[in-house]
Amino acid sequence: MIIKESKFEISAVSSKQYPENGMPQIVLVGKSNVGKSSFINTMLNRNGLARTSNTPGKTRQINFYKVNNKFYFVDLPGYGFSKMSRSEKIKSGKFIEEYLVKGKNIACIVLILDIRHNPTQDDMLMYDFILKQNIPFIVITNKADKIAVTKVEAEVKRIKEILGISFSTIIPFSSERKIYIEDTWKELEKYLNN
Ligand SMILES: Nc1nc2c(ncn2[C@@H]2O[C@H](COP(=O)(O)OP(=O)(O)OP(=O)(O)O)[C@@H](O)[C@H]2O)c(=O)[nH]1
Ligand SMILES: [Mg+2]
Repeated sequence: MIIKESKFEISAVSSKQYPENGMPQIVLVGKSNVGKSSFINTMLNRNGLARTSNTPGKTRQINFYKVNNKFYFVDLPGYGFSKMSRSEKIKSGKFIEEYLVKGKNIACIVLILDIRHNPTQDDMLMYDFILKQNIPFIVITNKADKIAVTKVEAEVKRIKEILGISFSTIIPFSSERKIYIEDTWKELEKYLNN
């Protein structure tokens, strides 16, 4: 994928604000702090386009980034951050669910997991929800830089077995090292070219 242009478009707090130009949307979901916003920056080769932080709960609204005037990356708030207040948890949960149910142009969901850990209970809930919505998805196992290169394949296989995926794609990734970007674009392009 050649990125000619990428820009922030809108931070939506209600479904009325979602872009309605029919362009396909690739949406990032995952627990807080797993690296969703960083993933967008890495894929677009733009430091700081999507705001990131080592404090979980950075992304609070639904941020749309338009790429090449052709498609969007949609950055959702994370789930499962224990230090969020109850009302904040409910609010971000509602944002996530509303977008996944009402978003009209979701071409692909990118579920981001941490390669070092088993999927959490929240991850499994999200995964079941995605399967029920019947939307195409891929799984990214992020922070691959935190483990030895020789262990990456085995960890991906382990997570794949837990999810029971036999029909979808699961790819390691690292925003820190900027590796596996081409493999990931190759997968995502499949959902943009039809
Ligand atoms: N080592 C390492 N750190 C990463 C990687 N990706 C993201 N991080 C770090 O993880 C922290 C959280 O990253 P974000 O991209 O803000 O995470 P997020 O999923 O958008 O978090 P919320 O917006 O809170 O849901 C930041 O300190 C990032 O620098 C990675 O691949 N490797
Ligand atoms: Mg974020």
